[in-house]
This record gives sequence, C-alpha cells and structure tokens, in this order.
Amino acid sequence: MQAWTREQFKQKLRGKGQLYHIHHPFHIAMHKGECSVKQIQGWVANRFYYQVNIPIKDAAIMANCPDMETRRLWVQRILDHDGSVGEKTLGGIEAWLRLGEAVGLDRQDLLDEKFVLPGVRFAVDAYVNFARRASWQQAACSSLTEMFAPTIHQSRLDTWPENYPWIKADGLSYFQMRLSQARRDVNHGLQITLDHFTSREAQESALNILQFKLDILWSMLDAMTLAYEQNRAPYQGLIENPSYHKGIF
Ligand code: AHQ
Repeated sequence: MQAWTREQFKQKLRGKGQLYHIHHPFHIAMHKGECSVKQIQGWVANRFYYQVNIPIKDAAIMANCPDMETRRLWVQRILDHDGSVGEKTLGGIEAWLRLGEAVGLDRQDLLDEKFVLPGVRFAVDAYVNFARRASWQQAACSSLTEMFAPTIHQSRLDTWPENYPWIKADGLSYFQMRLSQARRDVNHGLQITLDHFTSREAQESALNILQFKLDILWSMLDAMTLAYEQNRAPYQGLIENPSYHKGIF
C-alpha cells in the first residue's frame, strides 16, 4: 500500500485527537465544575502516579537511544519533571505536589501512593514497561498524545478558578508550565515519528501505538470514575479501608 505523505500522516495522527481523554466524561464533568472535592482530590492523587513515572519512562527511552542528538533534547523532559539543580527550577513533580496541597491533600500521601487505584497503576505501569521494551522511536511516538495536551491544560487554567474557588491559585502552576513544555516536546516527538515511520505499514503501526497511549489515559479515568463517581473502588464495601498493591519491582 502507498505510504501517506508526511502531511497526510501528520493529519492521521492529529485525527486521533477525537479520542483524547479531554472527551472522557470525568474530564467533561471536571471542566463544567461538577466535580466534588473528593473527585478532584482522587484525580490529583492518582495522576501523581502518572507524573512521577514520566521521568522514569523518559529515562527508559534515553537508555534505548544511541543517538546523542536525540538524547540531548530528550533529557530536557526529565529535567522538566525532576527540576534541575543548577537553575533551582521548580520541577513538574514538585509543582504537582503543590497542586496536591492546594486541593487539600497531604504531600506524603501522594509520595506514598496511598490513593493510587489498581487500574491507574496498571495503566501507568503499562506505559513505563512499553517504553522499556519498545524502540526509542516507538516510545517517542507514544508521547504524541501531548499534541492535544495544551488545550486541556488551558481549559483547567480557564475554568478551575471560577469552578473550584476552594483550590489555592498557586496550585495551578503545573498546568501553566506544561503549555510551553508540551508544545516543545511535541515538535521533537513529531519530527522523530514522521522521520522514522515511513512505509504505510509502519505509519499504521504508529497510529496503533498512539491508540495504545490514548487507551492508557482513558483507562486511568475509567478507574477513577468507578472509584469516585460510582463509589465502587476495588473491594469497596467488602472491607472497611481497601488498600492496594504497591510497585513490586
Ligand atoms: O503532565 C503531562 C505530562 O508531563 C506528559 C508527558 C507526556 C508523555 O511523555 O506521554 N504526556 C503527558 C501528559 C501530561 N498531562 C496530561 C493531562 O491531561 O494533564 C496529558 C498527558 C498526555 O497528553 O500524554
């Protein structure tokens, strides 16, 4: 089959935006200001597990990447989240901990992964393990859900202050940081993807990888829906305070 042109391939990738988790009912309710304190806190605590695993995922990609030019750019993603010692910049993980405090959570509870639901853990661990096993180009392609991320970060900045006035404004700094970081990362990830996946079969496999990552983001919110909208976290009602497995390795 005839390969798509770069522009056609790019449009096919962007077309996956219709399945981005901005369209998940949990996010739609959040955007409309319908989330309870508990639902916001549950989301922040569970998304923290995703955030702390991003630098680990990106380090796995670095470990698989023999190309120095790529690594020189990719390493910035780790610094963005962990913060860099030099400029004493606030890393994304520290910013997310402050978001946790701003919504009334205890930093230590986030760091202890106290509220991380099994479904969220499985989805995030699937992403990290994929990055370890996949080629660095395949893993770069999977990060392209961030093509759609600036919109969702902007929507939080636009709606949370009015919808959730109880959340301290400085807690939103993470979303502000990601607006420019996501755009820069997408430019690099897209260039790698368009350059690497050139046959029609390879381009189709890239769309499948992007679907895998969309499924990860969607499944995280499905687990949170069961727990915080349906009040059906795993073992809910069977035992008083269900606690879940932690990272095994
Ligand atoms: O805060 C997010 C982030 O740091 C990243 C890294 C990137 C990746 O490497 O997969 N994806 C991503 C995302 C972040 N925030 C999500 C959100 O909804 O706040 C979106 C998510 C993504 O689009 O993949």
